[in-house]
Amino acid sequence: MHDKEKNILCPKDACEPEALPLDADGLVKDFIHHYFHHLGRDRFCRNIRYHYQAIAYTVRERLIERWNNTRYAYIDANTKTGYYLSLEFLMGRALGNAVLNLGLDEPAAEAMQQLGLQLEDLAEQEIDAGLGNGGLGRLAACFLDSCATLQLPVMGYGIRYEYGMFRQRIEDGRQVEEPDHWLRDGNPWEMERPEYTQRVRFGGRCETRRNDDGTVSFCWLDTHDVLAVPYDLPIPGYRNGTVNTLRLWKAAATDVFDLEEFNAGSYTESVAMKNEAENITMVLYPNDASENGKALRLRQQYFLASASLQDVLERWISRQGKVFDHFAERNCFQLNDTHPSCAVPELMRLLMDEQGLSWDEAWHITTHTMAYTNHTLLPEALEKWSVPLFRQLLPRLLEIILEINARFLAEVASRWPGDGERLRNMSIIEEGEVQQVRMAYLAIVGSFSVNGVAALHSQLLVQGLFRDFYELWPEKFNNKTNGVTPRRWLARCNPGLTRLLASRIGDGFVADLARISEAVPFADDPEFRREWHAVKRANKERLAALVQEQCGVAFNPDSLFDVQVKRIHEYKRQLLNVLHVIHLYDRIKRGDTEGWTDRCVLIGGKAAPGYYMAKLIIKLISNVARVVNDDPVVGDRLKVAFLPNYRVTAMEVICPGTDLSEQISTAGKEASGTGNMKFMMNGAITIGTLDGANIEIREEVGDENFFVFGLTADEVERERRSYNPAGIVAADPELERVMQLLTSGHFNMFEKGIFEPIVKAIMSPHDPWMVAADFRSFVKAQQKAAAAYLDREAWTRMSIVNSAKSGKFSTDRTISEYNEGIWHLRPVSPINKV
Ligand code: B1H
Repeated sequence: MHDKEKNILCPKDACEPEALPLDADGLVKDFIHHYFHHLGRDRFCRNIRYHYQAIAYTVRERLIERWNNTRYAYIDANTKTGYYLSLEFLMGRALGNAVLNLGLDEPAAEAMQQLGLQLEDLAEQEIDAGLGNGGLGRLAACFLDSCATLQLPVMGYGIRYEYGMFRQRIEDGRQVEEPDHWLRDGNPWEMERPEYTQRVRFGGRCETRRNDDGTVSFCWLDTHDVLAVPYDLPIPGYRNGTVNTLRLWKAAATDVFDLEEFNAGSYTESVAMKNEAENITMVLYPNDASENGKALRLRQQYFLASASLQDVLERWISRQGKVFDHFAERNCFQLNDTHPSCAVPELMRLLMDEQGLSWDEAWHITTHTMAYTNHTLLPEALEKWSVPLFRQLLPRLLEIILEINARFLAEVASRWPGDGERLRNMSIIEEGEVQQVRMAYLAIVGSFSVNGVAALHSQLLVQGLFRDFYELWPEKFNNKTNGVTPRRWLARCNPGLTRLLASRIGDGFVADLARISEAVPFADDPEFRREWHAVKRANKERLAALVQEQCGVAFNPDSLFDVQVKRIHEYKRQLLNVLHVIHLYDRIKRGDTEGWTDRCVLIGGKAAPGYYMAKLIIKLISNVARVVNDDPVVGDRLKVAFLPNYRVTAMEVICPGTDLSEQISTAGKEASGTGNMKFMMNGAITIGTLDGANIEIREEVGDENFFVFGLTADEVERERRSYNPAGIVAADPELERVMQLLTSGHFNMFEKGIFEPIVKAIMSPHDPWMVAADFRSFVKAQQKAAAAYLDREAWTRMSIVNSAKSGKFSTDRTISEYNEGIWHLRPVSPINKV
């Protein structure tokens, strides 16, 4: 174990360096220093990777100054701190974001020009930090940006996966996964901090000891320990001098070998054992919104929770001493879904077993510092860990969970005497062949706040999944509708639109997105519309170039760009989208093309490697695309492409170039969605169901600026009982033709029968996603959209209104609500730190 190093020398204030210059000449000078002296390159080196690294280090040192100032300011202010605990942070690239938030875009571009380089070419060198699956991980990244922009003392805690989200290749129309070794060339944005290493324990056994004074103490013995080494990433606020911290933990073996094994001569075996420890942070689990129950995943979860809590407690003790009376007033942990919910029993353990607090003292602190966010209602995503696995891996934690449950059930029994069924339903332990720990219930019982991520989702939570808990503690439950950061998702990804907006309403909307509504009146200004359309057109050309390069499909920028990018999942209904594409193809082949709108359909997203149906849907999209694109009769009227390896960086090109945003999940299934907000902000119009945040988007823009369709969440549940897709197909000749094309093998001439499972799923009366039920109303809404697109002025008007009414969907608003309703943190400005 690393000894905590003593400070032997503190540089005096006077020794601190002068502030670094922010002008182009200063950037050039430091770039040259890093290129030659730090990276050791010379003028003969032609490898652009080093140019990227040189500018990255040049920008990084400007972040570090502000990072230190922010830390000093937080220590001086001695204020409450928030912690965002998440197994996922889907950060994407850092360079462009740092340059934007530091306000360096112009000097940096100019500096690179002086050196004969293009800033954007260098930025393209950076590999995405893909430490997340999808919406949940990207939300965490947007939250950090907003916390720093609002100058809130919030730290992110996560895992430094050696391999992030897999890279997706398409081979013969099918997904192939490749490992994402994103740290291959090093990572200039991370700073290893070995002096804050923590020790995390696994396995072993528990003993209860009776002390001389009659008290009992609990021991966790014979454990296998793993070190957690922190790597810090700077999180810059938008032009405000604040730089917050994302601390990611890497697992490392302890360097103490098992002595017995060593003496027995198994030195090499002993060294090889290090692997087991280091495996913990090797790879991100790629199952979005579905659980997989592997022991290694539980290890990851506990590793994050334990290392982070020990880190917070160590800092607390070093500043306040071993007194925890005010700990709960000064600290708050937000749990990003149940993934880090081991934090509840782990904080209990640390406070009782290591700090000697009583159960009641520890419980008071835990239940006043933990807050839990739920992100899904899908039963397959609700985490349960078997009690035997818990006992084997985390025996002391299991004891604490059982005690939490016993005390909790006593409370339920006293509130509802004799109601055995309620006890069974609410128990943290689910009975059955093997007992299971229900992590969501553990999180609810251990938290003072439980929130959903959009209005409908939060409402469905308290009416369904968490109804019993709502009855017991109604005050715990609340909604925090998601958002996205307008820095990355407008200013950075769409400079054209940002400049145009700024020319009319100033650039204040980037830091205060509510002000984007000042652009609403310009929807009526023909000159503004002309410029708006020109920007959209340029963005569509950029997207078309990406599609050409990645898919070899030619998208005509004059046609309607219809886009669905998100994880591939049956509930998101990419299948419904494909059925519509087949229907359009069928219409063209029948010659039913009067008043036609040319359309380019783009679909992208990753399937969980073990999700058979999702992978088959990718294959279907690929095959339909081939048939449609290769048919000379179809021509420019319809193009279809599947974009491989969808990720944050791809979305930065996709959302600015989209006309129509597909948000077509079965109502009640998509907790919120956040892609929907990125599209809207960039002037796409939504075609969507009344699900998740779509409902709130429609509320903002009005029905005339949104193409709504499909059953409502209530209707879905009602119709489910008598659902008869065969009847629906038989009554709809156009749908019948689509199903006929599918069953006939038209899209799989040389791959007989491969799509049978898809046809079967659609035709099943038990289809949980009710694809056939919404087909007709989807086609109608699509026709409305197609017709609307033909009137360019009217469409551009809708586009402007969508963007101008996206103010609500900034994570600055979301985070303000978290802070006012849950965290109660005081903003701290590093500049006015007197
Ligand atoms: C969301 C997940 C998720 N909900 C399990 N749940 C995971 C569950 O690796 N796992 O085990 C990973 C992810 N992700 C998404 O969260 C929702 O589906 C979206 O609707 C929502 O917008 C997003 C952010 O709240």
